[in-house]
Amino acid sequence: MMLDSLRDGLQSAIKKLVGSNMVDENVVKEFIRDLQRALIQADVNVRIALQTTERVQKRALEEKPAGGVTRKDQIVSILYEELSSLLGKEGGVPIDKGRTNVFVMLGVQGSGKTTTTGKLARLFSKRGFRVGVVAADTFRPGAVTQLRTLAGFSGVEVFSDEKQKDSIAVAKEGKKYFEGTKNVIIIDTAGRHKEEKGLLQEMKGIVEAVKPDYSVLVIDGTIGQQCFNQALAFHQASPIGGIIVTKLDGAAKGGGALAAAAATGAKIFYIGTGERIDDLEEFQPTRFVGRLLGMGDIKALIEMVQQAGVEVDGKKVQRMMSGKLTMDDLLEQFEQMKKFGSLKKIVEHVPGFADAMKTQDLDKAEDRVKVYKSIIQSMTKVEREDPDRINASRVKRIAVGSGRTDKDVRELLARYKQTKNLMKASKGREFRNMMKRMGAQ
Ligand SMILES: Nc1nc2c(ncn2[C@@H]2O[C@H](COP(=O)(O)OP(=O)(O)OP(=O)(O)O)[C@@H](O)[C@H]2O)c(=O)[nH]1
Ligand SMILES: [Mg+2]
Repeated sequence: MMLDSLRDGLQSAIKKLVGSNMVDENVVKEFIRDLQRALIQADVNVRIALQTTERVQKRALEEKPAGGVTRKDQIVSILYEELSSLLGKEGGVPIDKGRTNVFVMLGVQGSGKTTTTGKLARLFSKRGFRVGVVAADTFRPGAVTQLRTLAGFSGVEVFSDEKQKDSIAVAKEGKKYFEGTKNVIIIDTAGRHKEEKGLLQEMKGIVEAVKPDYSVLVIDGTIGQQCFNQALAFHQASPIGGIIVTKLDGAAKGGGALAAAAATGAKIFYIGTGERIDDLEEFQPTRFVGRLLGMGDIKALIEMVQQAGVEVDGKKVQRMMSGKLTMDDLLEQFEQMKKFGSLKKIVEHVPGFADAMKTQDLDKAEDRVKVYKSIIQSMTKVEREDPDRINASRVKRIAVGSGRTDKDVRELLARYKQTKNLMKASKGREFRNMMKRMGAQ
């Protein structure tokens, strides 16, 4: 899966932070070291990794958490902000319908220029723009045919001039041919060259000749560390206006995308997520980072917790974790969770928790809280504190007293046992972390 390595590294750093007893300077510093390791292992440029983590460390040590936010949540959200800002603004390219928007696709051999030209042409024409593509790769045999096939998927017109061997001339002719009648012109260029210098020179020549609105660098997301230097070399030869990172569907570590963006200062417009014509996604930094951190949208979780104003007593949580769970605890838990509106919504934000509890159980819990409440109110104090004592005859008495059925009472007891076991089991760790994130330090 996409970005696995970076995600695992960041997640385990966060888990360690969240699981620590108290957040002091040493814990923060260790967290920073874990982050650096995770970023560097995922091919983020070393300098960028250090700069980013230093900023996280400085802010984590200096900034005071806002009311209701724990220090741990605050540090995670600082990380989230810093990683998002490294990636720049939301992706996508605004198309001005009042004129012709010219794109030149640049990048080394095999990075995905021609494929991405086809994908972009499709995307823009689906949005109702008139699109023309120019086959300015005069180097690679079959380049024109490849482009014609791809453009054919969306009925987009292709300009080519097989007799012309000068790619700069073809780019110019193509632009002239489409100018005025199309909203978008996409020029595909050659990536193959005898040497890199020649490639960069040709690219510079094309950019100077057609003066595109967008010089788009197409970069292969699987090449890792090299992304940074490659992007920098292109950017120095001719300023890059936007980036498309391809092949983020495979084993790509994803850190390369961060590196390319950092090297050029350019926005990532789109990411390629497969070989098919529709496998192009608008780049969304917050979602990208959310995926990296593996917690869905952490900000949303923090906000939800703040809004709900849930207060969790740490001592109580610990007692429950050790297996001493009372019916009142259970009831309290049901009610607090109800405050969030939807249990499922919380669960989606907490990795591991969704597996630990089945969603249908959660659904049922929401509907059943009222029933459970009336049953618990019919229990004696002893029964509430030690529900294991409730035998068949007590079940009958409680059912009659609460006006519910025996089956309801047994269901509650089963829920009780399930929760108790869940807390004791190793998966209880996830639950404990969640409780901690909710404010139980
Ligand atoms: N899995 C996957 N494969 C991709 C993606 N984008 C491109 N490819 C594949 O990468 C290979 C090279 O793509 P091209 O579009 O031909 O690359 P190019 O940059 O035009 O290459 P040259 O013309 O030789 O410079 C092809 O096999 C594509 O199918 C992507 O997002 N995901
Ligand atoms: Mg090509």
